[in-house]
Amino acid sequence: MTWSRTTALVVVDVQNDFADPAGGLAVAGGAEVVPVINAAVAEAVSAGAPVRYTQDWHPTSGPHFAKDGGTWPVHCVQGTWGAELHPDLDVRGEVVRKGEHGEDGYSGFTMRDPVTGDTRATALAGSLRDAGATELVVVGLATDYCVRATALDGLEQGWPVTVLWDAVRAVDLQPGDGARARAELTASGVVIR
Ligand code: VGL
Ligand code: ZN
Repeated sequence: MTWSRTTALVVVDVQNDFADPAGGLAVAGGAEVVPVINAAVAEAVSAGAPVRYTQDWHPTSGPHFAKDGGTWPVHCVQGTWGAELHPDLDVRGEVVRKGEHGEDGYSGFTMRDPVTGDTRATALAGSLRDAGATELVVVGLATDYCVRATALDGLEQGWPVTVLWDAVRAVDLQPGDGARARAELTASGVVIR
């Protein structure tokens, strides 16, 4: 990866519930991405590039969770240990929380109101634009959900996007979801490296 001052690094949802084996929605190998991401953070910082982080940030109840009719075990509830960024993650830039007001959704760029279904922008795109980002590098958890959605939205917002494959892991709710996400990202024009 060649970094410049305008190659922005977007670190998706490297939170205890995904990255810690004891987390509420532990991703296989999730902790392994932390040192790989820290190396990318160091490269970005030394190039003078912006680094941004997202946090999945759910209310205690809502249609995201299986107990309320959705898909997922409870995870990343606002203000809990599981929602905190992994303690070993090197944090060198702004953190964007998805769902400060009870919204959910997967992309770091948007939040979806669970009642009305309306989506609205998070602070991420504006923050990247303000920092002069001309391309994005996306890493984190999980490949088949929030990394996928963030990378595709980044493209849609007009940035060339690269995903560093060593720095992502999949939930694989269905076996093969991670591999399918990779194929879909590639087909959409995201560079995998
Ligand atoms: C995610 C499932 C549910 C993710 C978030 O960060 O990829 N996956 N909520
Ligand atoms: Zn979630």
